[in-house]
Amino acid sequence: MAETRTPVNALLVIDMQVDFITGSLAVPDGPSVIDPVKEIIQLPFHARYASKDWHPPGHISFASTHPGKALFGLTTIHPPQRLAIANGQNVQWIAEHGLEQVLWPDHCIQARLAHSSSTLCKRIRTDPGVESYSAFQDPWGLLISNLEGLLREKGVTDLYIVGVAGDHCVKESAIDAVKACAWKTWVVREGVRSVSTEGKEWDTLKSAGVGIIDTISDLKTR
Ligand code: VGL
Ligand code: ZN
Repeated sequence: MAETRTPVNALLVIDMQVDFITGSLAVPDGPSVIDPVKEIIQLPFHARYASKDWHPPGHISFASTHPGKALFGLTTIHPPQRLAIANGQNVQWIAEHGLEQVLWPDHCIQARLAHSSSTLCKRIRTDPGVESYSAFQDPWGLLISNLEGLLREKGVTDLYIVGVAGDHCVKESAIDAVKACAWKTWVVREGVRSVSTEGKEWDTLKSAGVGIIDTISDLKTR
């Protein structure tokens, strides 16, 4: 007979920061996500975690770092050599692992952001040469955050994700939670806003094995 485990439910709040709500990279309808996220935080989770985008000035994802390139345009970026070599990769591997990067307005710059007193807040994406949308790791797997360790330490079995942006950091974090860490993972739609209003991320999430919960009422009945 299958063993029944008691679920350990954790909430992961992604990048609820001024720059994404009303600031330089504000998602459409940003302020409307604040109350739903606050309500979700109050629900009886066993543990709550938050990620924070936290870039140094001159970060590779800023259009301002690439003179002559268009804001919101694309450029190809490669894994930084120092990180790749430190991870046992070579120049060939670096050359073969270019990725398209959207060039964003300057956002979430360390020196300009107020420090949060929350002990659950983890600062990520601090390397000038790497934009990792996932709160777990960068797209090349060269920089791993402490989040997976925190969740494993707590014995989390089920992960619920809310925050911004739905089509970037929420999406990539949820996909990594399933693929890299094999948690049962849900995204709660009422607590998410995206940069693009097309909504393509929801199909991508479903195909990746992430559960979608539409409303807070649905979440409460679980
Ligand atoms: C994010 C774009 C650039 C996010 C972070 O938090 O979704 N999006 N940096
Ligand atoms: Zn960023």
